[in-house]
Amino acid sequence: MSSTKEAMPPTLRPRALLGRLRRRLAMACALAAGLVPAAAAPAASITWAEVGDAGQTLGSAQAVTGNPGDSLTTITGSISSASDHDLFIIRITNGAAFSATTVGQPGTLDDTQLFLFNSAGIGVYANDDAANGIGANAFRSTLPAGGAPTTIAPGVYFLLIGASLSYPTSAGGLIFPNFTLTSVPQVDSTAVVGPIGPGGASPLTGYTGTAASFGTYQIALTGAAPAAVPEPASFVLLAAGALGIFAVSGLARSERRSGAHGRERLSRSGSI
Ligand SMILES: [Ca+2]
Ligand SMILES: [Ca+2]
Repeated sequence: MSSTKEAMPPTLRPRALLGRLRRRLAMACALAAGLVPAAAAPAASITWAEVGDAGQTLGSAQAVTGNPGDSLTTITGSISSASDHDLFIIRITNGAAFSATTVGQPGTLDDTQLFLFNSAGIGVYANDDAANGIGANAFRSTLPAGGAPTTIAPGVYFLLIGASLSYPTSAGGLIFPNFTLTSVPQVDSTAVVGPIGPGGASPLTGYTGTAASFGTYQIALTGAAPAAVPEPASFVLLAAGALGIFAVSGLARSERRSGAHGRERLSRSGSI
């Protein structure tokens, strides 16, 4: 009898095992969907606080990390000296709705400038003094929604903040006009401009001029999200690995239980 009991289960297992495998995989997928940050979890509004001093070159820019499903609504930081500029890597999720402003925001840096560059470091648009800034906000800056001369496609961008009178350059010179009466081309400080400076066709490589001031800032954003998930590959692999182990160990347990039950049923049927 013992050899008969051991020989029977394999003929019964394939369909039952396949069904359990499907259920386990479905469960694993559902759990993975909840664990991977890109899942449809309720979006949160997050603030990114500058970590140390954000770099000011394409290679040293500070990536804003977090759940890509969340909205990046605020960046805070400090222009810590006359030579400091803070360059952040963000993700624009809605180009038509994207905006960034220091108008009406806290901070001791009264005369800000904002610049947006695409993922290759090519200028998109810039502003020194927001047209609607008055009083204490007269020299604050706004990159308005829909204000860029070109369509902003969703993707990764560089957002630069600096103090007035220091400007980003490329190998060709100024990327944007310097918002003074001597700039080429000449534009008013309240203008929202594309990369119409002599170096506008080339990527950001440096800066010219000396900032007039420094201090803390806060940027309010719309249409933006974190640029990256911290160590996304390892996180997903870790989750998948854990779920795989869970699924396999669960199957093994089910199989053991199935075998035990099968043997129990066979034993009972044999005893009848
Ligand atoms: Ca800084
Ligand atoms: Ca300004």
